[in-house]
Amino acid sequence: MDSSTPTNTSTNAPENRVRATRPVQFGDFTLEVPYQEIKLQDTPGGGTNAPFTDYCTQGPDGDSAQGLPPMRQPWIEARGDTDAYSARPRDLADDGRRASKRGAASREWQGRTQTPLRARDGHAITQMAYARAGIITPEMAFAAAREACEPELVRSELAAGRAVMPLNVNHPEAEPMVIGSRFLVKINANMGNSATTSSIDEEVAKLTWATTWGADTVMDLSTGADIHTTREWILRNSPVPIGTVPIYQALEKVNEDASKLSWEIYRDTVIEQCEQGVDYMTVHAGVLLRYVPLTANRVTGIVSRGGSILAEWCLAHHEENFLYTHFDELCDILRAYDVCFSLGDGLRPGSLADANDEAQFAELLTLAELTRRAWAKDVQVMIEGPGHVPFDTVKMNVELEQQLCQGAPFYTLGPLVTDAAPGYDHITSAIGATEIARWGTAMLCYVTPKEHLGLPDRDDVKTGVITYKIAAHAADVAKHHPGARDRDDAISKARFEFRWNDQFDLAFDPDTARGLHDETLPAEGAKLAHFCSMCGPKFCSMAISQNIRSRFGGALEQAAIVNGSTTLGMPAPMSAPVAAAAPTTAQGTGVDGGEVIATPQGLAAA
Ligand code: IRN
Ligand code: FE2
Repeated sequence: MDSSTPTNTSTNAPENRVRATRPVQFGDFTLEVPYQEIKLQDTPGGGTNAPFTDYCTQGPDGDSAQGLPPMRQPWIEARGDTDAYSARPRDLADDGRRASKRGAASREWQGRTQTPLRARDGHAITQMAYARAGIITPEMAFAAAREACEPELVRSELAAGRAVMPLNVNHPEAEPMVIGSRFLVKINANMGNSATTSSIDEEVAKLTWATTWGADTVMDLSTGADIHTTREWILRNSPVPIGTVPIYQALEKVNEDASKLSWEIYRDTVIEQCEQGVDYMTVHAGVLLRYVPLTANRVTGIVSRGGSILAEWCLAHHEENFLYTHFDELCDILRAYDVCFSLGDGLRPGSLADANDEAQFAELLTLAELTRRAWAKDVQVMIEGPGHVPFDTVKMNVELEQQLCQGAPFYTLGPLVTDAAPGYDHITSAIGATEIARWGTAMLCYVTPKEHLGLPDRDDVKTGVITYKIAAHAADVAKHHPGARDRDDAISKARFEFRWNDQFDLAFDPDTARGLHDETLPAEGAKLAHFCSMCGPKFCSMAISQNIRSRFGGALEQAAIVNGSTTLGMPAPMSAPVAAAAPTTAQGTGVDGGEVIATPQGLAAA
C-alpha cells in the first residue's frame, strides 16, 4: 500500500479527514500504521500549512458483510505458540490433546469457517508474558508507532503491569493499541441494546460511528436473542478492542434469574466469548459476600448491573461470589487467548452521598489482591473505577487505585462530580473524567446525555464520544504529553488567520462547528471573512490584532523586546498610535464588505 495514499474514509467521516497508513518495518513484517490526515489551506497572503496528522481509531473502510482484514494473523502464526482448537464446554476438564484428537469445533461466519486459536500447551501468549520475557512484539511496535514513542516504553510498561494491550488472538482484525498512564488517554464507548429493538446492521453501524469519532475501544453490552451473532458481526468489523460483561449473557442463559447462575454457566459463556475474539471482559470478582451489607445504608445502593446480579446470587446462596472463588481458573482461561481483565467496580458509588465509602474501598482492596493473582499468571489487568465522586476527591481516588493496584491501568466511568444535572451527565462526568485522567487514569468510559434517562441513540453516542475526546485531550495537554497540544496550536493558527474551513476540519466535531457558524453566515465568502457573527465585522479582536501587526509590527516587536511580551505592559507612547489607527479597513473582509475598526475597547477585548 502506498503510504502517501489515504485509504477510503468511512462513509460517516467528515469529508476533509482521511485515514492513511504509513509503513513501519518490523523484522519481516511491514506494519501499516494508521493515522488521520487533515489537509489544510494556505495562509492568506503567503505560507503553506502542512497537513495535520493525528491518532486514528477509524479503521479501514470495508464491506461489513466481508469483515475487516485479519491484519494480525501472520504475526500470531509466526510466533507458533497457538493451536487451532475449540474448547467446547464439556472438554474443559479434559486436557487439550484429548480434545483436539476428537477434532476441533469451528465457528461459521458468512460462509467462512474459523477454528478458534488458543495457547499451545503450556505456552504463555499474553502480551504481558512476551513483555516480561523481554520480547517486543509487532503489536507493541505498532502501538508505539501510533503513540510516537519507543517500542521499549510499551514493552516495559506492559511488563510492569502499568499498561495493557487488549488483543485476543481471535480478534486479528484489531489494530493494536496500548492503555496506560504513560500513553495518550483512551476513551471507551458502550453500545448494545437492552431490548431486541436494534438490528445487527444497526449495531455494526453504531460501532463504526463510535470509532469514526474517536472511540479507542467499544464495549458491547448487548443482551437479548441474537447476542452471539451480533457480537460476531461486531468483532469481525471492529478495528478497536471489544470489551464485554459476560455475566450479562450468562444471566440470559438462566432466564434472568440471578440465583440460577453458576460458575459452570459463567465459565462456558466466557469461553464462548474468548473464542469469538472479545479482547477484554468486565469481571465483578470483587463483590464479596461480606461487602454486600456495607451497601445497606447507601442512598443509591448498588448501581452496577453486574454488581447487583452478583450480590443477589451471593445472598440467595449465602456463598462467596463464584467469580472470586474460581478466579484462578478464570485467569487460566483468559490467559489462553490473551484476554485482558477489566476488574469491575460492582460496588462503585452511584451518588455523591455514597462516594468514597467503605463498600467502594473494600472492593478496591480485593481488586488489588486479584490483580496480583492475575499478574502471577501473566494475565493483563485494568481496574474499573467510579462512578459519582465529588470533584475534590477525584484525585485521591486515582492515587489510591495506583497505590493499591501497583499502577494497573485505571479505567473509570466519568466520574460524575454532581448528581444534579440529568440530561447533561456527559458534562458532569467529563469534568470528573478530565481531572481523574490528569492524575493518571488511563482510559475513560464515556457517559452520554441519556445517562440515567434512557438508551443512547446515534446522536447521543456521538455527543458522548466527542465529549470524552475533549476530556481525554485536555488531560493529555495538562499532563504535558509530548505533542498533545499540536492540535490546539494548529487550530489556533487557523483561527487567527481566518481559515474558517481549517478551523472546522481541525475541530473534534467539524460538522457541529461548521453548522453553528453557517447558521448566521452561510455564504461561501464568509469562510474567508475576517469576523463571525459573534462580534460582527467591526469588533473582531483577531482582525484588529492582525491590523495592529501589519501597521505597527516593527514597534510591537520592539516593545516585546523591552517588555518581554507583546500584549502586556505596552509602554505609554504605544497607546497613542494604536488608538489613532482607528478606523482601519481590513483586507478581504468579503461578504458585505464590512470594515474592521480598531477601537480602544476592541484592544481591551483582545
Ligand atoms: C467502567 C468503569 N466502571 C464501570 N465501567 C463500565 O460500566 C464497564 O466497563 C462496563 O461498560 C459497564 C459495566 O457496568 P456495570 O455492570 O458495572 O453496571
Ligand atoms: Fe449514575
